Amino acid sequence: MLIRTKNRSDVRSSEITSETVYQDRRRFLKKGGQFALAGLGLTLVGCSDDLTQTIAAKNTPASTDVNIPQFNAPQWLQQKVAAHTKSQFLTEDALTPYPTVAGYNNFYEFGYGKQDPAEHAKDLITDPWSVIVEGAVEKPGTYTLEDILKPHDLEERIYRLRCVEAWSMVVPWVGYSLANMLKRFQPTSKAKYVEFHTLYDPEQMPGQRSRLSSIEYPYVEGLRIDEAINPLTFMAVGLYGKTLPPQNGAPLRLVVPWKYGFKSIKSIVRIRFTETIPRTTWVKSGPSEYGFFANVNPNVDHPRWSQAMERRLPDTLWEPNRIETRMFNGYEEEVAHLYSGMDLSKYY
Ligand SMILES: Nc1nc2c(c(=O)[nH]1)N[C@H]1C(S)=C(S)[C@@H](COP(=O)(O)O)O[C@H]1N2
Ligand SMILES: [Mo]
Repeated sequence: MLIRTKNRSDVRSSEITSETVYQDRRRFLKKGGQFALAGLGLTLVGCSDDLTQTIAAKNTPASTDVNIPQFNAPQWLQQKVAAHTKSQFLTEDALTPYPTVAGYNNFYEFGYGKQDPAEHAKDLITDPWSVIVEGAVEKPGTYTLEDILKPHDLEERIYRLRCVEAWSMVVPWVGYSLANMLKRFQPTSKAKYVEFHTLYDPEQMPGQRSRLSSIEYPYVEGLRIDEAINPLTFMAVGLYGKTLPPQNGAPLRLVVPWKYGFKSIKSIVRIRFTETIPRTTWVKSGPSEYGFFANVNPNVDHPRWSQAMERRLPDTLWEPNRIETRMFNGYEEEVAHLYSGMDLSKYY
């Protein structure tokens, strides 16, 4: 999102995909519901030794892959995430391999390079963790993560994630719908928006100590209430069947699959219900480039680049893997009604 030219710190997907065995499943969402694990064609990147490993692993469900680390997550959370069920939120797109999902990140609190978060966030303390709930709600307070999650069962959802920088991934998240989380706090009729804040802890987050930072911390994001309670909007505590890696926003992060990735705020410590539109980090730092809505839209270009295409990770210099960007990231049917009558080139 910053003006960055490709540099050495960008992870070459060809370097990381060869390090770990991963499986590559394709699942299909059938119109009437049930998904089929369609055994099938592997989309493969990389070289032939990858291919051997991938074929061997292709029938292993993500949720039982023992090679995926749990970082510092507490036992109770590891167990809760492991007990997730499958859901009907699936995609035909091949999953992005775990090493790319957890190795190519944007989390500016831990640096600007794509590899920086994996390196610098790995010791982030995520237990104990609590979330302040405030503003236009009947049940404000400070909730521990355990309190927050206790009443809810978790499920796996496979979503596309499209960064405003024109790369994308396909991630199997574990979590639950944001609507279910928010309902419990009983928002009042004054709650027109909901605002989220990331942890502010300069001691743990080197990016927050930097005087050169072009963005203000804590990182803040927000949604209109109807967006927040849309069935697609998700609160994730895991991916690939395990607790979230810190670099992906442990222990709790938002996932809004029809919006550019910067809306999907990580490591949330505050949820505030407001009557007025939240002042979000990227709107503050570059209002002509980043809007509050940030819906994925191939027809509205970023002032400095086109949004018509995207790089689906993992890719290599030799195989750029460029695909067309879809309206609302392919979730048009589910969310287009939220914006009827709005000029999306004005409300970008
Ligand atoms: N707190 C915080 N949340 C953040 C970011 C960030 O820098 N800080 N980056 C955003 C951007 S630009 C993207 S594309 C996604 C990337 O999520 P991932 O690293 O899990 O793929 O996280 C979003 N959430
Ligand atoms: Mo992004």
